[in-house]
Amino acid sequence: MPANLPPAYFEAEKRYREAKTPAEGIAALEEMLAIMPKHKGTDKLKADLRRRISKLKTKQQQRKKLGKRERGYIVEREGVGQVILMGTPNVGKSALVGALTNADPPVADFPHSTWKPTPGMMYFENVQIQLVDTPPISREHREPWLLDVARRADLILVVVDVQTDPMLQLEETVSFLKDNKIAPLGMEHTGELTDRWIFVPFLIVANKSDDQSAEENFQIFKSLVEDNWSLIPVSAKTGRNFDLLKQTLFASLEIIRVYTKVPGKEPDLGAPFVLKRGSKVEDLASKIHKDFTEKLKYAKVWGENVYDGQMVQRDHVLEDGDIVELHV
Ligand SMILES: Nc1nc2c(ncn2[C@@H]2O[C@H](COP(=O)(O)OP(=O)(O)OP(=O)(O)O)[C@@H](O)[C@H]2O)c(=O)[nH]1
Ligand SMILES: [Mg+2]
Repeated sequence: MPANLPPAYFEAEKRYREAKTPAEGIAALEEMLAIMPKHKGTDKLKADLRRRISKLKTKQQQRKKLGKRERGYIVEREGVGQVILMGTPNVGKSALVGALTNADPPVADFPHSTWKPTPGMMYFENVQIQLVDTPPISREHREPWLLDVARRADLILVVVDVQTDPMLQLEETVSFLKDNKIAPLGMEHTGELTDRWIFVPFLIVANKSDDQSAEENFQIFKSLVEDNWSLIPVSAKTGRNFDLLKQTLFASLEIIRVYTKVPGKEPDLGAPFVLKRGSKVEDLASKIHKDFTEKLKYAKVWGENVYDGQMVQRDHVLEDGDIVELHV
């Protein structure tokens, strides 16, 4: 980290990274620009910040142009990953999103109570994952936007009701998706699929697994489902297995959290950098600033697979939880 940037700069940068709207992003970037010490060495960084501001301003304009009708069908990505809940009517998709996130979608004991996508943010430790509630799948009136939302998702959470024929519900949802060329990741090699398919990781949750009698249903369901599917019994009513579900979702997103520190100081463990699994020290550097990628000399890493403060090169692969000191 350049020693000449004051802590307030990194606080503003954190706000920039966590900004939920272009307006918030612009405000944070303007602040970073104002804090930046004025000398020749910071010219490039300043130009980069100005570029980011103008990009966000364009985005803000485009947003305003979108009509109200259209806006309802676009689910803007927030947090570290986007998970879409899909399933047949009445299985508890809205109840799960309501119980796991800050959103409050309508839950009803009649089918088809949800008619538009409703996103909510779910905390997992120090990051947030976006869950999106959707209307039930239906062959009668197909909503094209629902498939678009599914294609763009990082993961599809197929919800079934363990108390009422979960196998039939699973087959219905999966075949609906496959009819629209969306298949579970890992099925690319089965031969039956050709071009223009989209592969998305799938996870199945057997909702309404409230008690012991539901557990028996779950065991029967499990024995019927093919081995390569991942299933978790959960209950939106009692919160059963919510921790396991959160951990599994996070693991399926294939991301890692790393923390940066300046020499002699403690890292800010509340503000991770989120990178794809397999990322290297140089990927972290480029995420902080593109100049860092060139100037990076070495790094020191604290974490599970290294000894404390181990000196590593730019191609060192980082792990979830690593603390990194970049030396430029
Ligand atoms: N016992 C039990 N009931 C549940 C659970 N989750 C949801 N329900 C009930 O199931 C019914 C349907 O729940 P919703 O969340 O509206 O289902 P949905 O899948 O969103 O329904 P649509 O939007 O119509 O597709 C409601 O009566 C809920 O109270 C659960 O874990 N256990
Ligand atoms: Mg619903």
